[in-house]
Amino acid sequence: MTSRDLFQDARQYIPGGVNSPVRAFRGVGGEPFFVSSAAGSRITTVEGRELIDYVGTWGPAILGHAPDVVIAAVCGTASRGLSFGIPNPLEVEMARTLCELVPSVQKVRMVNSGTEATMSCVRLARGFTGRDKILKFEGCYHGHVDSLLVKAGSGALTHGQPDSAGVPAALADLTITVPFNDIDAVRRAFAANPGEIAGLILEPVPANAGLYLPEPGFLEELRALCDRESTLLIFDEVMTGFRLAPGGAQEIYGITPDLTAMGKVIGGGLPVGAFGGRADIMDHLSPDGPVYQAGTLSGNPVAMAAGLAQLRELIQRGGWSHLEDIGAEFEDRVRSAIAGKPLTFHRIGSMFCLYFCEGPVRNLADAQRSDRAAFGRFFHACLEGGVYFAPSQFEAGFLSLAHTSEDIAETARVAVDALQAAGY
Ligand code: KE4
Repeated sequence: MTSRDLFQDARQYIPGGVNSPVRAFRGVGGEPFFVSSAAGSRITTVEGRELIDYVGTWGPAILGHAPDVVIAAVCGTASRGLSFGIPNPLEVEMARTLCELVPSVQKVRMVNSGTEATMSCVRLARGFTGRDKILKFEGCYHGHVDSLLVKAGSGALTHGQPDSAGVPAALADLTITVPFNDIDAVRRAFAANPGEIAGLILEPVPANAGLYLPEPGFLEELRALCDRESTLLIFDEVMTGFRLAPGGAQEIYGITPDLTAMGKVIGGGLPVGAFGGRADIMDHLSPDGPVYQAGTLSGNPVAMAAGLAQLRELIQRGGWSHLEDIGAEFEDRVRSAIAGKPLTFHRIGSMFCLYFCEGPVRNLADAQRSDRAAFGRFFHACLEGGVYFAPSQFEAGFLSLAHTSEDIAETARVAVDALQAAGY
């Protein structure tokens, strides 16, 4: 069957034909292709077309797709049982590994998605502080948690529902949003809600409205304000964690959050999330404490094996320095291609974004100046040329250890033509 046939079929049984909205190509027009396999830096469509992939299943494929070490770990572990619902040694090894890689994480609990991780952080912050309000940043996306689907990024932004239907006003009203990189707005929010804000949650490097960076001193100021207000600082490192550095963005920027949400890379492609932080906070979780949180498949042995194999490989190969080298090479090529054009390219490590507008892009409002129609033309021209970028201006791109200089050179050639097709 062709992608078109499959999509028609899918629409009969699955809302919008997809199991996650951003896959529907609504941000770029047209219909999604269907994938039949993936290996290394490449994905193969059901039509047999091979594409250079810069989405990497939205972050988990940091070694590239289907790495041998992960496949072997999955097959070996699966042969001894798929799920137990009983403590197993791999959960302990994963917890120890995460605590060793991220010093701010003194204790950690496994869950099954990034959404579960951030949802649990929010409930834990509320339970620990006895406060109800949450402060978040416009355009940051933290999964489809009711309290966080307020001015959210990623697919919520792409599909025009940053404030999702179905979230009771009484709940949404407990979420305060301010622009990213605007420390005065954060100060005003604290002043207007004295002693009421349980947690301040952010992507330390927002990558769900494209990709922009915290300005110098911003994260430090957030840490100081949270200390002064006894508000928990929550880093959502579901995307940045274990990708930007072994210890994630918090290692790069030297900030110690109180809680961290994790996911993607630590699952090796299988459904895994995690949240962790200060032991005195984490000990408030059931069964020791009053904050309930649970999951049938949390710590699933096969998923733990996949994530551990991926993390071990990253560590053994010194993967993060190679990712920086690959990222720098990619950036050189991109900057040559866009020189003199009204475009803005951001990169940090192996994450990047090309905005179809002039800079600076420092928050959601800036990102929304981008010409989305032009992005859509660029996206499709690249796809025609055999290069797959995220199907939305409000997503980041991902490089992996499997991307080669030849991949990057080929991508540059395709991108130059695609920019012309897009009118740049
Ligand atoms: P999941 O529940 O989708 O595993 O994770 C939610 C999440 C939490 N925090 C951050 C910073 C995230 O980026 C995400 C999910 N990322 C999107 C990509 N922007 C997943 C893609 C999708 O929604 O299909």
